[in-house]
Amino acid sequence: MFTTITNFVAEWEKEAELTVQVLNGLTDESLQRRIDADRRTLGALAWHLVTSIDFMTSLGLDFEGVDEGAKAPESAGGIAEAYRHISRALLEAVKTQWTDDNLLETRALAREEWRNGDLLRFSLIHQAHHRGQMTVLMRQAGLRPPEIYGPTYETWVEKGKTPLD
Ligand code: NI
Repeated sequence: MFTTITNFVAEWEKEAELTVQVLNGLTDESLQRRIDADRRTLGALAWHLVTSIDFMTSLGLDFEGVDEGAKAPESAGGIAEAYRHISRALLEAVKTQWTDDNLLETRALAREEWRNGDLLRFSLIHQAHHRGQMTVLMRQAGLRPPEIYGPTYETWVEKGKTPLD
């Protein structure tokens, strides 16, 4: 859980940059890629990273979110731009509307008590979870995922090292 706004902002900025790198690695054609007929497409997962941030407005933060049901842009660039926009709006709202004390406020959600600082942490982990799914679909679409928390297969090869199995 986050106990200071400063820590959250620093971590969100770092993680959002990783998300932008993943989104920038998508092509328009790759948005249709899915692992199975009844599973979400790469484009739907990318758009979910944009729309899920709207949840934060239910915590009392005032910023312009994107509705869960809103139609996704048709281009990968459009989704990346929407993400950059909402990520900045969320950060601005947290920095200007909350103090560290707000992070300790609790609310009931799905029959559990959550502190706002827990929900901010959850939101970051949720984003990382979907980013992981997206990098698998990127591979299937023949795209090169960016380095996220470590080198990719290609990075190893380019460094003249043997990639791990
Ligand atoms: Ni989700």
